[in-house]
Amino acid sequence: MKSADNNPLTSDGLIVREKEPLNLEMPFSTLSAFTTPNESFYVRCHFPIPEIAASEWQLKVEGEVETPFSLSYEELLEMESRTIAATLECAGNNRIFLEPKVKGVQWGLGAIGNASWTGVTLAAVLDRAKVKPGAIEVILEGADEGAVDKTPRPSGKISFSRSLPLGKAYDDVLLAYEMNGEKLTATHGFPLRAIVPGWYAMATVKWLRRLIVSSRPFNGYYQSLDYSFWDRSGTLPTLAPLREQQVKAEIARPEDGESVPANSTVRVHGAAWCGEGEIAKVEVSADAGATWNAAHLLDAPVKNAWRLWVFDWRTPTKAGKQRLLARATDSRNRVQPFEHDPDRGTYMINHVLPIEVEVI
Ligand SMILES: Nc1nc2c(c(=O)[nH]1)N[C@H]1C(S)=C(S)[C@@H](COP(=O)(O)O)O[C@H]1N2
Ligand SMILES: [Mo]
Repeated sequence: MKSADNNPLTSDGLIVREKEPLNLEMPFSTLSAFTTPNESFYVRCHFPIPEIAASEWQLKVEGEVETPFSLSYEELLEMESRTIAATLECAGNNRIFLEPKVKGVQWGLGAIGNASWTGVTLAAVLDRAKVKPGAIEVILEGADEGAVDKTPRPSGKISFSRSLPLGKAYDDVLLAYEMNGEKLTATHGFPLRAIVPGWYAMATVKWLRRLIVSSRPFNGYYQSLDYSFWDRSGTLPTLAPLREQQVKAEIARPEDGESVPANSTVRVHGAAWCGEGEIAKVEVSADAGATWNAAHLLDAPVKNAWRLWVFDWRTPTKAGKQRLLARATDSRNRVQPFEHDPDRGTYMINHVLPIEVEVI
């Protein structure tokens, strides 16, 4: 596995994948705690970051509702708040490892982070608007806009927007204004963003400006032409919007290309996560998958958050190259695959990735 990281770093040590729009990755080897510090959290933007003044901002709630209304920042802060943990993973995380090479932001291991999020439930906001019977979805619209750079594409500027089925919207979606106890930064969606527990992070629309309740399925750009996959759960393959995170373990250290001493104990550590359910086990192999050893899962499981794990590896007595693999299994017995499923295109990349280390 090549990390191919000649990319510059920001002053906070994030890998610059793109400057305009801003796309920053956390070097996954720096993983050190359950909570990712805000300044180390990856950044994914499709368009220039909108600078929004809290005093001028309003969240409009409209569409199939009895009482459309607008919420000001002050009113938002007065509503009952809730804090939840949630791991955000970009659906394109690990794209750099796809063979043959594909287009799109070349994320390595670090388009992922875990934070605690404070805000109001989407359910409370929808209840206040009184959703009409017959409504099925709510569209979340961001205030960022621009022209799409791939074809086919709609003409002119569009905003970043995604819809959620009302079932998910009412279940556990949060509209967050704080990240790890601090006011959201402009980069991470100030003044308000969605947190959609267990789903890939394209669903976590930042800079929210409008919620549109709808009685028809929304087929917008970012859930049809982009951020979709070929779903084969029915009779014929259909294009479906990306949803749940897939089970995955990633190794943080040793990192690819690292040297480790022979005949000693080296701590292998990383994180594992899955969209729904819990991580049941993480296994590590140092012999290309011939034998697997159980890693130790740290702390107690937290719903919708990654689980850190460690494995003490007894290195060989002889010097040479070794490949480390980690593989996660969740409580529903879903196991990380060894190959990327082509029906997922350049997204939902959760196959096992080798880390090559030099035993010296
Ligand atoms: N409005 C808006 N929301 C957005 C995006 C965006 O470009 N515009 N990017 C999405 C994607 S693809 C990801 S992975 C997450 C990244 O969130 P972060 O930048 O806070 O890490 O935001 C999502 N929300
Ligand atoms: Mo993403």
